[in-house]
Amino acid sequence: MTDNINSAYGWAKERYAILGVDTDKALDELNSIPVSINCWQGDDVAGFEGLTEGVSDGGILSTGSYPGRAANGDELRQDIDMALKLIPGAHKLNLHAMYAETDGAKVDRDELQLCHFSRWIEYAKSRGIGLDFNPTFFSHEKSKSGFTLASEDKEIRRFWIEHGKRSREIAAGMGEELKRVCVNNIWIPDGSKDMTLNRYKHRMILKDSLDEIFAQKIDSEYLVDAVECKLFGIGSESYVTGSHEFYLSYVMGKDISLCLDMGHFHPTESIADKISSVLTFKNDLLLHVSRPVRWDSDHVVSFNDDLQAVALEVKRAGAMHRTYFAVDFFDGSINRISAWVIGVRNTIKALLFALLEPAALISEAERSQDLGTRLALFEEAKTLPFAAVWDKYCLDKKVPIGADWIEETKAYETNVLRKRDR
Ligand SMILES: [Mn+2]
Repeated sequence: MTDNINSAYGWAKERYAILGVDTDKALDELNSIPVSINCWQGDDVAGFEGLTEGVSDGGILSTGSYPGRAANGDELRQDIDMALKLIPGAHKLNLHAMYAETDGAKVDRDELQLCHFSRWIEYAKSRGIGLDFNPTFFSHEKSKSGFTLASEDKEIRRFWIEHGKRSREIAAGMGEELKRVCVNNIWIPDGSKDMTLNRYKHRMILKDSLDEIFAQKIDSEYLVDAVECKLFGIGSESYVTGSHEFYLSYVMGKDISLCLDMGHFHPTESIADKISSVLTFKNDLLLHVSRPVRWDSDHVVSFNDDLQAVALEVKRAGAMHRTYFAVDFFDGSINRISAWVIGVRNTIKALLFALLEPAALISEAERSQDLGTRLALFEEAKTLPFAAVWDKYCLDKKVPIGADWIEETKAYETNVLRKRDR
């Protein structure tokens, strides 16, 4: 098997070299791009607050009831370990505030501190991975009205502003501990199921709330602030306060990054078309790699045209190292480790696919107005022996080749997941 992979790679290397692509270099670069893995795929976005009575209303809309959902930090870390064994490269783990571990004490979200994430920090250190963070503005008594930072209720707003401030401090603390950038991404669910008279009013309130959260200067080279828009949600079909236009306008001229989630736009709208525009005005970009399917924005990532287009746009803009890639999906209807492995491996595959584009030749054709050759090269690139390069990467990174990982998740399901009583 190893011999076959190496000889297939040797042949692929030649094929790519004919079109001016250095596959060794592409693999080196791929190895330097981390993907932030969402912890919330492992427990259907439930979080741990249910362990502490009276805080959570039990998670957002993940569908499916596949057995073996992780129910606490130890189980979730055990499952993430399994997924990491099957994913090539060194990555990051993306946490939500609702994954705080408070040892049974009731610590509400406006009281959270870095110490409530010490086990996650220890875990990240021991595995040599980075951490990213997200305040959790949903699944809470105080989010039930449908409004948090954009609420007209001063008390509600105060609570969520405090949560936002503490999340930035926690993220900065994680970054300092790990000596690695920690991206703190704000997404809020605020919006309305039906028509709203006061769209402007809520947006003005949201702007003020964000201003308050970001007013605190945090002296850390490791904190990156980001804000994430959405077009609609379940229960907010008619109006979402934090729209694309709102956040795109908000971040301009500020040291705050924009997050584009692949599932947060109209079904025919691709974020690939937006990347070069945003990067013209912003130094960096956070991408939430996901897959929308009709009403859902969070299916497991597929290696499809949409995903390849996103990776290609980032690479063509020369922005692979100023883009933060984070996966954002949750599916409770299949083995949750498989979901992670499929989604993250596909994201890495798309990055590799983009790095292997014969860009120099295409660019040369474009410069000389040889547009037939440009189109021909775009099309030829699709059938180059990509799989041989991907297999070589998996071999070098000592993770299973091709579909071999499936058996490992099945064994883990039998030995671990099915023994959990849920
Ligand atoms: Mn997202």
